[in-house]
Amino acid sequence: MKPATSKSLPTYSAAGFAALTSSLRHILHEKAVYPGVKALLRMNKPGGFDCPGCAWPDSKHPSVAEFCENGVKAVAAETTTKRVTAEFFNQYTVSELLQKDGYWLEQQGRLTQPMQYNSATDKYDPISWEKAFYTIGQTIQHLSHPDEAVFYTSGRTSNEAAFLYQLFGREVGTNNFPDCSNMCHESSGVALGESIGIGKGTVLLEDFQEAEAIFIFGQNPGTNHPRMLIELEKARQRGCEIVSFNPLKEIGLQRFTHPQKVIPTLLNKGSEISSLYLQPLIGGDFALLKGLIKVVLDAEAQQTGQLDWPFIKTHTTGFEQLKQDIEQTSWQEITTQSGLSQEEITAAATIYLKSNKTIICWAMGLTQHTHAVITIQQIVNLLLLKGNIGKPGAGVCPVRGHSNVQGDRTMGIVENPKKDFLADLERVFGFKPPQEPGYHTVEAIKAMHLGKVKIFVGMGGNFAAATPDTAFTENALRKCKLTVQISTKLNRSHLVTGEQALILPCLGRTEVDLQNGVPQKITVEDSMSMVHASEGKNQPASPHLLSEPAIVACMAIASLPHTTTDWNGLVSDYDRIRSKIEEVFPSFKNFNEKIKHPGGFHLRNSAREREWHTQTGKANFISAPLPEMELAPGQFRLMTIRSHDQYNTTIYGLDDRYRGIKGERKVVFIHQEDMAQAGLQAHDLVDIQSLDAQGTARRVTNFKLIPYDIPRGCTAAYFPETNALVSIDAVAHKSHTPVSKYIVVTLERSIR
Ligand SMILES: Nc1nc2c(c(=O)[nH]1)N[C@H]1C(S)=C(S)[C@@H](COP(=O)(O)OP(=O)(O)OC[C@H]3O[C@@H](n4cnc5c(=O)[nH]c(N)nc54)[C@H](O)[C@@H]3O)O[C@H]1N2
Ligand SMILES: Nc1nc2c(c(=O)[nH]1)N[C@H]1C(S)=C(S)[C@@H](COP(=O)(O)OP(=O)(O)OC[C@H]3O[C@@H](n4cnc5c(=O)[nH]c(N)nc54)[C@H](O)[C@@H]3O)O[C@H]1N2
Ligand SMILES: [Mo]
Repeated sequence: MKPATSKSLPTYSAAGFAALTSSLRHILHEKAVYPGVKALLRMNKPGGFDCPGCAWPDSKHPSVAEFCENGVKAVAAETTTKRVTAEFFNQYTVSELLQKDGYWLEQQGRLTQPMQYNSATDKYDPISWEKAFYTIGQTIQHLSHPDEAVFYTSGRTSNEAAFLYQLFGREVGTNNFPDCSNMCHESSGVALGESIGIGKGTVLLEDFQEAEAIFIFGQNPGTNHPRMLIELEKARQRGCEIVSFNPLKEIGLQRFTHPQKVIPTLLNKGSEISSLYLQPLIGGDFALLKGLIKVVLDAEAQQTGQLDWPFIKTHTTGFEQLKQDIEQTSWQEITTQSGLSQEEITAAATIYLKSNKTIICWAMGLTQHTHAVITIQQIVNLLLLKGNIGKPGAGVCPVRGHSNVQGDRTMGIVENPKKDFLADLERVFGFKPPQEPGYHTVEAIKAMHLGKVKIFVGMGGNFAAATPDTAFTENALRKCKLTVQISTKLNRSHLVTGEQALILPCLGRTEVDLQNGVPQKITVEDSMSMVHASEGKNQPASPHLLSEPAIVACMAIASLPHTTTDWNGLVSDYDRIRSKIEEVFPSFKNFNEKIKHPGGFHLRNSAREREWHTQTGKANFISAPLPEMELAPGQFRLMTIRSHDQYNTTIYGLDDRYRGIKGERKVVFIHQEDMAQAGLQAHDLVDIQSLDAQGTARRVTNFKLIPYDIPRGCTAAYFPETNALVSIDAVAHKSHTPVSKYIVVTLERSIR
């Protein structure tokens, strides 16, 4: 495999004109023209609302329309004029709705009023808010132990709602806060916590314009963080080297056209993004990173002065162990396991060696692997060697998913809270919070399965579809006494009900949130720890919607007869929630004042200031031997990825434009020769089967083969259709993140 040169890159580019027309189509398709366009003009601007799409930060000087195609889709989906009404629910039994796919459910529009499942008719009936809260309150008050309650959060929830939600759960008496993060960047949090003492990225947007090299591992920003391409394009144009590591040739990492430059340059082929693009095997990054480190250490051995010795001596521990570990790792092992040649790895490492300031970005291609934590720690090792943390233009950049997933964690949505934080809650709210760790996502599913969970509350998200091992998880949810879903749109989780089930419809981010007639702001924290305000202005989708903070407060009042927290007072003015946040977290000092500043404020990051809150008090080089990763003949590695027309389990459309897929989702990307070797042809239908450690087979059927530029032995397909293949026991070491990017599978021709 040769490194791609710019000549061999396709002349297709990400974003550009096609993106613009696709955005418009989505607004039209959702019949959201007026509310949608009105909303878009206010997105990511001071006084406007934060894009409900990804967690990439806003630029300091937003242009007229700093939004991307996929942000437009997220807004169109929320501002749609279609509605799911009581009449809709009366038309279908839940069993009938279970036959519909995620795309159809999403297309039905916004939820409009609280509904309750009626098992006698197998339909949802309208219920008043009072009765709904009473049902929840009674169930919680009659638990035999608070740990029979589970409170899930998805990362769109605002800081204010998340703060109240964790307070509510802890007043109930549990730390059972599984979070979408458990399936997402948990591995990054754990890895960075051990290595540098804080589980967040250390860079700011301005660092991208100072970096001399940017390395990107396991991320597809063209689809999932399109605004990141604007920074990458600028960086590339001023000569910054950009190196991508991805088994797939993702268009967005190759070429990009800024949407606002589209009209005058329709024939523009886009600008080059990556100066070097390498395609490792799925799961090969641990070995690849060791290879990069090996080249760097060899260079130092040949000519000293390549490493930042003053930094290593003052700020780190573990260098000698790392050196030994790397000396003991052979090139043979590195090249076999990474699927890259020594020359390719050397080419990338040479760029790293030449650069004085390097940023390394990554996303799900690294975090959803058995060896995710130790792999991410090799990224830190590589950066520490040249002092690339805590200086301008350099650092770690885990690119977060949901727009407030990082903020939810900051607010205390964690299953294993720090003792100091619990003590602060006790000081401010005067109750004794539970001290025992609660369930993370996978533990919560297992506990439900064992009948240990009586009530599941989902603050957003789509638990049934986003989690692994679909059949197992759905059975688990059905064992609850009561399932409560607080949502904006219809999804599978509403249909996989406990004995009783409630749908509580809430306001979305684009909508005005009036409390006592006064419009309220909420706040979010982006991937670079910038906290800022967001204010929706659109009319709510229905007069019956409540805000997320209001729903939490009502659940709390109904469930906690002895609470001393002034839930009503807090919700009547969100400034009061923020004052409490400030009392609990000193880093939010003057919170209400600071959010008046356009663009918000930065939460201090200790590692950025070379302060290491680790056990050793230093930044740690952490090393470990490579695992065994041999597959038997006929087995493939399968990674489950996002198409361009989806937001996690929300399916906006059936195309994956950059990968050339139109009108379908049940496809498997595979190398031409692997297909031929198996006696199969393009567009043949196959069943995909996985086998877990206990020998249990899981299967999904009728997927169409698509020959693709992907390394041999590797395949890719979309989630959530393939979640049924992920065993509940397949989780990353230490972070417990489901292994969604390395499923060992076999392919068999489908029998139709
Ligand atoms: N439009 C849109 N935006 C989104 C989302 C969405 O669904 N739609 N989801 C949001 C969320 S919650 C998240 S977490 C992010 C996700 O953002 P990404 O992490 O970009 O999402 P994935 O589609 O999972 O893509 C993983 C990428 O890693 C590559 N990859 C897979 N396995 C490996 C590996 O072993 N090694 C390497 N080097 N690469 C690998 C895949 O080819 C793919 O390009 O996006 C956020 N933004
Ligand atoms: N196989 C496989 N599985 C994966 C992944 C993968 O790459 N592969 N990725 C994982 C990742 S990274 C993540 S983050 C999870 C995502 O898991 P989740 O966050 O649970 O799932 P989403 O699909 O983002 O949730 C969509 C639903 O959220 C609701 N919603 C939207 N906006 C709002 C709002 O403002 N408020 C409220 N209350 N509800 C709202 C809507 O009803 C919508 O149907 O999935 C994980 N699952
Ligand atoms: Mo995510």
